[in-house]
Amino acid sequence: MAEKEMGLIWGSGSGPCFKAMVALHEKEFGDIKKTLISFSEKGHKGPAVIAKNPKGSVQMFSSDSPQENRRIRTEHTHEKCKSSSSVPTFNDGDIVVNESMAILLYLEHTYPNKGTRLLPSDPAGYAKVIQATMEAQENLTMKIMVKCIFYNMMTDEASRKQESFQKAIKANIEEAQKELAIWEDKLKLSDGDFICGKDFTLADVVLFTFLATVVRFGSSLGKFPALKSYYDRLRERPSIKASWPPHWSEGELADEKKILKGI
Ligand SMILES: N[C@@H](CCC(=O)N[C@@H](CS)C(=O)NCC(=O)O)C(=O)O
Repeated sequence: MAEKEMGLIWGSGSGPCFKAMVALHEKEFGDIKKTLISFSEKGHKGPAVIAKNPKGSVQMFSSDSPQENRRIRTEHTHEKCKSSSSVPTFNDGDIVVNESMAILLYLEHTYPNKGTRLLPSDPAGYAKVIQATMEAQENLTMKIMVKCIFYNMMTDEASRKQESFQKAIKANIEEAQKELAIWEDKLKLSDGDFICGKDFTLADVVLFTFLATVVRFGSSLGKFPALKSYYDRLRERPSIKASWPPHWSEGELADEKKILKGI
């Protein structure tokens, strides 16, 4: 039986896209049609993405009031997140799945026996992996992406020099460091090379792609030897090499953007 045509629209450097790419390669769907958009050319707002991933024009966290924006900023939310369309956008024939975590779960649910098994079938194994997957997704999104990387990126240069910002970002980076220490301990307790034991699972797709972003944003992982060796090992995995954001291979991030260089 001929397979339905699959497609992925993705952008370089996007964590959600990176996750979808790794999962596709693990499930042996690395050869599907992939369309790389350019964020700087607003490819994520282009007709191909909007056709499959229209989200309306909801202003999620923005306000006309400077006080309100400051309040939002000090709560470290992503104040410029005006959603209209985004990547990744995935389709399996006529079935369209957009959210990266949904893509991962869809692939594993629909094709459990193809490529790498990303979720164990026994309840105890499943519980362990899905727990680590969701915990990584939730905590690393908030503590690394939102409170450190986006917060720094969305704050203008003058504000970044202010004491209030410096204080807040320092506290957030300390919190990110504590979160990484939790994953360091989990890895040390693992009875295999991966976060949930001897097998590469969905939890590794999520954890690794966040770690790659942590490294991209300046961390040497020097304080986390287990995470560092995990990172170095997984960096050589074929699915990860094949999914590596192309522009990351072209050069390092500018120093002022390396907000995680202290950890
Ligand atoms: N929750 C979504 C987030 C997707 C997302 O934020 N994509 C970004 C790239 S990392 C994007 O396309 N942003 C453009 C926009 O929202 O305008 C997922 O996990 O798939």
